[in-house]
Amino acid sequence: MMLLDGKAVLVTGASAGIGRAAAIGAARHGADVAINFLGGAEAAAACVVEIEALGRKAVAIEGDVADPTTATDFVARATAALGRVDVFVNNAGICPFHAFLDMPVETFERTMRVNLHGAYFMVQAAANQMVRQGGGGAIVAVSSISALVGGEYQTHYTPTKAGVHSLMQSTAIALGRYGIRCNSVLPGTILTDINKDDLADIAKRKRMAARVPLGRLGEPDDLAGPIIFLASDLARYVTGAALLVDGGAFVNLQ
Ligand code: NAD
Ligand code: RM4
Repeated sequence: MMLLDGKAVLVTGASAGIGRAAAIGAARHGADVAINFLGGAEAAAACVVEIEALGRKAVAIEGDVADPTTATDFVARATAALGRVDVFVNNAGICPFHAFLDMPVETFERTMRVNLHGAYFMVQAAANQMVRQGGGGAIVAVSSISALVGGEYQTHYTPTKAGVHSLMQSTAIALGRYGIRCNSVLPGTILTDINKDDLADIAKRKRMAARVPLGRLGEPDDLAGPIIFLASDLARYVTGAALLVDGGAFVNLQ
């Protein structure tokens, strides 16, 4: 069953990890895809090649989501390439693990600007295009289990993920009258570049895996299905919702 047949899907931070899995997963479900990326032009080009091999259109557009002008530029160029925007996936994010008491101001501010400000302006630009073209749309934000729980070395990061989750709740209300649905996915620990160094600590990695009832840490493809479901008409009456995709880690208290 093709859940996004003929849809135009935009994904930020999609040259690697969860964004890449979502972009390729959307193409497998019949979508044309525009990806935003920052650095790693080769990886972005490889993602485009993989999508084109599935018989779909793909375009990669470089830009730093921390800069608000990237949002309008990405949406305008993606719309020019694909004709419209049906689905927007806000995925780009960083988590430079650091202790709280000596958190550098620049690290705090960069994390806020990429993860939260970036999401705000990207979602706003995508929503404006959806409103202009008419016919509704779907927005899915990659928040985190960290929207609900803390992390000792993530005091700058967890508030951004709670913020993204909250943004989807408020935009669900602001955009409902236009038929635009807004939801978030809350991944648990997924093995990607974002936590490669943190999980190089084998004891920590084992501890994290041990609290997952499904018995393993996640992989990027574990997110593709939930993101595509929320983006698709199967979820036509779902808005303002958050879907944990964590193998059960959140509910595993004792
Ligand atoms: P990743 O590092 O593989 O992917 C992040 C992507 O965002 C990269 O492609 C990176 O180039 C891009 N990016 C970073 N800063 C950017 C910027 N300023 N402008 C444009 N692109 C930028 O890691 P990932 O795990 O795939 O992360 C994707 C999202 O998933 C993030 O928002 C992260 O917070 C979220 N998340 C990840 C996990 C996890 O355990 N991996 C868990 C919960 C949520
Ligand atoms: C997630 C969660 C994961 C961590 C990533 C970076 O939100 O906290 O455990 O590895 O962020």
